[in-house]
Amino acid sequence: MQSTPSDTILVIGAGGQLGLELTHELRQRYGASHVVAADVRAPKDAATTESGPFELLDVLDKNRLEEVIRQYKPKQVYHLAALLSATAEKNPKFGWQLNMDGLFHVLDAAVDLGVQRVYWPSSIAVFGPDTPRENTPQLTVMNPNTVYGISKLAGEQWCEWYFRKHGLDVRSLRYPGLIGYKSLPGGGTTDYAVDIYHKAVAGQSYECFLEEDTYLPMMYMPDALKATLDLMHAPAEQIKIRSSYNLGAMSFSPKEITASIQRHLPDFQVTYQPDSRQQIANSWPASIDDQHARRDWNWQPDFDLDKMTQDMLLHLKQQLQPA
Ligand code: AKB
Repeated sequence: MQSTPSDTILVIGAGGQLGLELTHELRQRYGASHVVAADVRAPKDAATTESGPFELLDVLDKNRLEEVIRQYKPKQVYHLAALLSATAEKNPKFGWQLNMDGLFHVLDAAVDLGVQRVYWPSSIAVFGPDTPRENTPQLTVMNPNTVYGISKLAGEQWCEWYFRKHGLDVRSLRYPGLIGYKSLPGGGTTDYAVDIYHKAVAGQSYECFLEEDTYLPMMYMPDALKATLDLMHAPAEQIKIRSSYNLGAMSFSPKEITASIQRHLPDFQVTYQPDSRQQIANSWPASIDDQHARRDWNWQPDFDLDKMTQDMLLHLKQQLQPA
């Protein structure tokens, strides 16, 4: 089922790092009036609330979720609202509640109210310290040791269960750290790789909360949007994995991203002050084997570290210029 212009799409968590960009992209492709943005609070970015329909929605409020779905009758729902790794570790009960109950509400509402396709993001956080770190395969030892990772792994299994039991067309990707210039992440372990560009362009130094040699899988936002929409547009028979697909693009350390920035801004300086997020990063893969995504629906990233750096710096510099 390829979405046609007359279909409606609902994006829950539209004010978040991915939600904001995905909402803009979907509105460009399908027309703003066909893409309903929803979030627990109105995003600062006026385009999300003003360029098309916007609804205040706490996904923990099941009645309100059903009301929104009854009103707009979306054929597709992107459910992106979640607490990320570092924040969930500080607030474990709420992290679990939001990440799990929110997902159940969406899956149940989709089954009960006839939503045809659901997208739900998983993460490299489903892997843990017992997982092979290099080129982590799709199927391997998982044992996540963060609240976020446990909730994502459980969520993956529930998505697969709803597919098997109810025939619900749920699709999912295990995102690496996402990096973009249009929106800021909040509460993740990979956030440093966004913050560092903002500091560099502002002419400031950056204090990194991970050690300089900590390798993590990362992805530039245009690739994340492409992967998400390619997955959602693929014919159902091509989707062989109904838990969540490994997805890779690049892997780098704080030292390497610093060197990439310094090729454009030689005076940029970084110091290192690892905090509790270091432990989370140490438990995650350093690089990802995404051969299933490449084989099943032709996944292919466009950006490597240096290409991303060039694009990030260009756009962030433009944003700093007076209009
Ligand atoms: C986080 O750091 O928590 C997220 C993720 C990798 O899922 N960016």
